[in-house]
Amino acid sequence: MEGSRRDFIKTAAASTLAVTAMASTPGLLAEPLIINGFDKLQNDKGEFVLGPLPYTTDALEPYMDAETLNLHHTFHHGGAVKGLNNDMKKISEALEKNDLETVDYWVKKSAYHGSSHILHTIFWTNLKKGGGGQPKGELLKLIEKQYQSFDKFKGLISTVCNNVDGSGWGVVAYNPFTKQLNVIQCENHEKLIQWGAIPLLIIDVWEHAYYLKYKNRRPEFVSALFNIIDWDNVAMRLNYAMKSG
Ligand code: MN3
Repeated sequence: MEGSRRDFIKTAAASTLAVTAMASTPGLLAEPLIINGFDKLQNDKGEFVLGPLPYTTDALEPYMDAETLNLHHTFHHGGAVKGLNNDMKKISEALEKNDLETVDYWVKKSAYHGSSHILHTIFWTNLKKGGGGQPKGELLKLIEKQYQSFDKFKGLISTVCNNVDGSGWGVVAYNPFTKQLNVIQCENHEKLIQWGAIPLLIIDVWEHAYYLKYKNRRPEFVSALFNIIDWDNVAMRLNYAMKSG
């Protein structure tokens, strides 16, 4: 059992595309958060689970403070995971009882909680201590082709984030249907998306992501995030997304 687990970790770690995550105890190698391009959202039983952060809660200081990161991951992301498991249970119960009276409600809730779980999971891996700078390779080429330059693209995604009405996200996705990047201004977790778009870079602009440190100054938070974006993670996601087309 232990051997097969070790082999599994070894195999995953050997893949140049696998992202390994450090557990909160420095030096301890945790299971990969992304396996063959898929983010780990569920356990072996198919229940949704909150994965560990790929760094310690103070790793992204001063741009993202430890208290906010801890609350955000534990209660906001964690709450979505609990909610999603409950939504799926309620739908199952309704089917068992042959009573579909309430399913609209739970289906909507599952879109909300499920999208929150996916977006938060990707968001954590998009960030790292010592990140920032510029993307390279295929990702940079695609950005320059569609958005003229990295600086213009940065201005575009920043503006899209800053102008989200209420709570939401800025998302950069790759759409295999069009073979193009999509910049998406997502409201809540599940609105204004484009079908088929595979998220690559996620920016959480819900107030819970920044209010303790940045108060009402969302643009300052968005600007600070560019110091901790892990462009290698974004590029890895593009690589997988292009193969899926
Ligand atoms: Mn959030």
